[in-house]
Amino acid sequence: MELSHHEDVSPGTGALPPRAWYAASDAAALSLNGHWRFRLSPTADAEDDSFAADGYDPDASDAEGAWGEIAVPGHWVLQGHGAPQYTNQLYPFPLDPPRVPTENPTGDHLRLFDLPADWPRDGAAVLRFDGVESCARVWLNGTELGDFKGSRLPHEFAVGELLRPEGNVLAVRVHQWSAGSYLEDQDQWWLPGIFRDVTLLHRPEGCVGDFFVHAAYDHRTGTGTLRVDIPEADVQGRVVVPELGIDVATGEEVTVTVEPWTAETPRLYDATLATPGERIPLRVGFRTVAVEDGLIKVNGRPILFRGVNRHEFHPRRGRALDLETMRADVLLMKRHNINAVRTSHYPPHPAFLDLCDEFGLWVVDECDLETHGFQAVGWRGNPVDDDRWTPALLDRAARMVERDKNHASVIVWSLGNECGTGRGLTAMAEWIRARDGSRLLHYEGDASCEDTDVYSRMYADHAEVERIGRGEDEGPKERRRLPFILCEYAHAMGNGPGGLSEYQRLFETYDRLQGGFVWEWIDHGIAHPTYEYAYGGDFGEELHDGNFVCDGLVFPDRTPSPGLVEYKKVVEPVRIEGDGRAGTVTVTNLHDFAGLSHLAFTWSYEKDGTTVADGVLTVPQVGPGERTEVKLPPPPPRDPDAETQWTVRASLAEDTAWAPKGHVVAWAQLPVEYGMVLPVPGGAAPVRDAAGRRITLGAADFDARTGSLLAFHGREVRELRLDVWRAPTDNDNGMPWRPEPSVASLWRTHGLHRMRHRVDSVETTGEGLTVRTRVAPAASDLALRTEYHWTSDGGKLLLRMSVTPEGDWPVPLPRLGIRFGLPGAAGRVRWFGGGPGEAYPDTAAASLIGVWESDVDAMQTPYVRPQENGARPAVRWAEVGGLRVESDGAPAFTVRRWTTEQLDAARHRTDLTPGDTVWVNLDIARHGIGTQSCGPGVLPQYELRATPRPSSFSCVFSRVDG
Ligand code: IPT
Repeated sequence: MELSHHEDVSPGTGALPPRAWYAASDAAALSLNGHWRFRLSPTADAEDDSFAADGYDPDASDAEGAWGEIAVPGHWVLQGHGAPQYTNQLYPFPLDPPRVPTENPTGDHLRLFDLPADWPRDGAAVLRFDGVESCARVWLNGTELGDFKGSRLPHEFAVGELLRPEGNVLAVRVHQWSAGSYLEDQDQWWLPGIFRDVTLLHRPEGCVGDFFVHAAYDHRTGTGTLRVDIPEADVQGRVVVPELGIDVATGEEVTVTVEPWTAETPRLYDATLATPGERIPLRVGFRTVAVEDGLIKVNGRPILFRGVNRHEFHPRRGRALDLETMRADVLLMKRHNINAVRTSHYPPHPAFLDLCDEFGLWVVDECDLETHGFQAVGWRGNPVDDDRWTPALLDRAARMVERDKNHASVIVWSLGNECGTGRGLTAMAEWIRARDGSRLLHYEGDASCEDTDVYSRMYADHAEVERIGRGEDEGPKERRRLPFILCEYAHAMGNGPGGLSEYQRLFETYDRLQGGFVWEWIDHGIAHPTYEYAYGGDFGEELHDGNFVCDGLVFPDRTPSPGLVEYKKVVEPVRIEGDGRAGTVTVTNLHDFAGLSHLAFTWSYEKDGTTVADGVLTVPQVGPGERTEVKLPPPPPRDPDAETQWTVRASLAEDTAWAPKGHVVAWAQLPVEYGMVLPVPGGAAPVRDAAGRRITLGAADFDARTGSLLAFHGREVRELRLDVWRAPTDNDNGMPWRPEPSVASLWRTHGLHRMRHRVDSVETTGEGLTVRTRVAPAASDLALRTEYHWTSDGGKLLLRMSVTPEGDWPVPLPRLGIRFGLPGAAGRVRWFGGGPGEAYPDTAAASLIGVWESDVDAMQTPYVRPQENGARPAVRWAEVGGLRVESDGAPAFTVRRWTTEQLDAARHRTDLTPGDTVWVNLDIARHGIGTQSCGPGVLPQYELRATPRPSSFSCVFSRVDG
């Protein structure tokens, strides 16, 4: 049986050979983006292709009203035709390569266009598609141009004599599923459509064909060597770089003194490539990449990746990103100290790489190739190990390399992601090396590393990474000589990732560890009328992977999540340390190339969280990798009753391309005095009411039977008691595909989400009230003996609580503290402690101690799937709803207008209905976060072990206005 083009393993027919991409030249170009006519069919062959005939009129032949409109670039499933589907590793169709299902949504696209009046009459033209998922067949004015696969790769067709001044009809039939889908099993939504630009390009006589800019830098001589090659058979031209006085023929090499390009110092030189028929503006960055002494070096110096994996995503437009969105990503990254991007798992829109050149980001450019779903069948039939597919693989490699080879930012080519191993990958590697020896090769999936220049892993835990850093890893000898990166780590799904600081410490300690790329940049939540953001399953997919698609450092709308704020702090390129009491500060320059002259250092001195003095800190010039010590000014007079600290900041001294002057790059807080003394109110005696139902202690009323606090200063307080439950985070829930139970499932097995409180005694003494309880889940003999001691001076109320575990607790506790409800307390919140955002034991690097003000609703972190969030750590005091709580135990503090149980039950944020009561948690201890949604769990030092130590906690309640 002969297979039709879409089920054929071949990459396609009719397209021109791939060539370098450039945004614009002086040759005419016509964007065909905009509104196209569109018709969707349920199968690939149900409709005939008469729509592509010359003179076809969709309206005249549209008795059934099949033809609507669609925006190009775009995905039809995000424009009301069909629905998106999400799977991670599994193919959403049977594995029978290269065959695909009969049910194969097929979008017919029609674009009618006239040439502009000034469109040149000479020369030729090509039609360029920058991205179509997953397979397209193209006709112009009734003549078939060809077909192609390779969704995130460009394809050009010569349109020859077919163009006419008016009434051109471009017809494109797109199949959602094709043989190419087997090569595109990335963990993301399946989003068919013409999702990148379509452009008609005039090709004048003597225009530029392909060109390859070679711009190397020799750090020993400080010179750059430039040569721009044009294939021999093509028209040659000249290259002019006015700033460098360069004017050479193509193919000619010239060496001059230059400033090099690095991600930290993205120096680009404007240049022009001119042939008799065309001028193309270029931006040239000189740099040399190599592995030397087992290290990745750029311009002779080792680099450290502070990277992210970036999928292209927009909550309404899917992978059809506009320039503003790409720029927003780059600016956000630069502002958060990120210096590298892995373009997981396909070449991005080409304009994104221009931005990386301009603003300075190292790029690992990854080919559009993943066959992960074959793992489910033991890699049987894996296309990368089947010679029939090799032409398609080579085509993909060539389309990436040829398109992107002129970017200074691209320093590593990646063969693809999660394809297992196979001869096809080796063929790709060989082709790439032969074509471009100036960059490194990456592929994570082959443990032999035979085809690669770096040893790369994903989600290796800290201990293993440390072994690799020490060179104590097992494995082939060749691999042990390679530099190491984590191409994915710190899975940013939901609350987290925890453990970033510990990874960074390893990267900074061992030369061989050259950093990593957090998984991943953005949550792929799709804007949805009911759910706010939809994830897998929300469109009724029969097979899906739920909210695993929401695992980014920014929320779908690109608001930074706490994980990004944490990452920014952890990877700051300047480390400020010191001794607040001694007044000394050590500044370490962690840049790989830059000095510190772009930064201005300041100090401030805070008393009880409020700045009382500030000034400029003079820091001498420190080269990359070096450190210096500076003295802080003499501190203001000592105040024994106050908590005092220094805050030192390094901010941009001038506006840069990516952030304004004053933008904080790095900071540290250096405590001076900390010794909070909690008042111990006492003296008021408890009084029972006549009916014996109530006990009054100062301004507090208790239930005499249960010992519960009912009201304080006349304000109702609900259910104040020990609390250990948290709505499990995605990291608590672990990896669904792993056999071992997650910590959240152990918590549920042990009943920590349904603890019962048995009241054993309620005793009044002259000093106050003591309530003894045993807190335990059904069906278990594990328990927490809990005692509450209440005293008061009439106005203030002191709670001293102690918790003693019973039994041998085999699981860590989620949290340990109290919770209570305050009816009518929504609104303003103030606290002195860590802020402004949330922090957990292993995600607290970015938490600044100060006095903060917010609002209950604003303190909720909007994780797409609701889960534990919003805790502010190390709280000295907090005020909410007219109540002030103080504690010397630096508890974490959470306020929300729903209970933990409601948070736990919610699938989407829209399931949460704010109530009148504000539920407050004060935790003496919390279990860490970890990154077990894909990776290692909570490090031992952040686990909250219940056994064997008893815990105690004190806090004082008082009344404030509000
Ligand atoms: C790894 C994938 O490379 C990536 O695409 C994504 O799915 C990530 O995991 C998890 O979000 S593969 C995994 C099996 C380690």
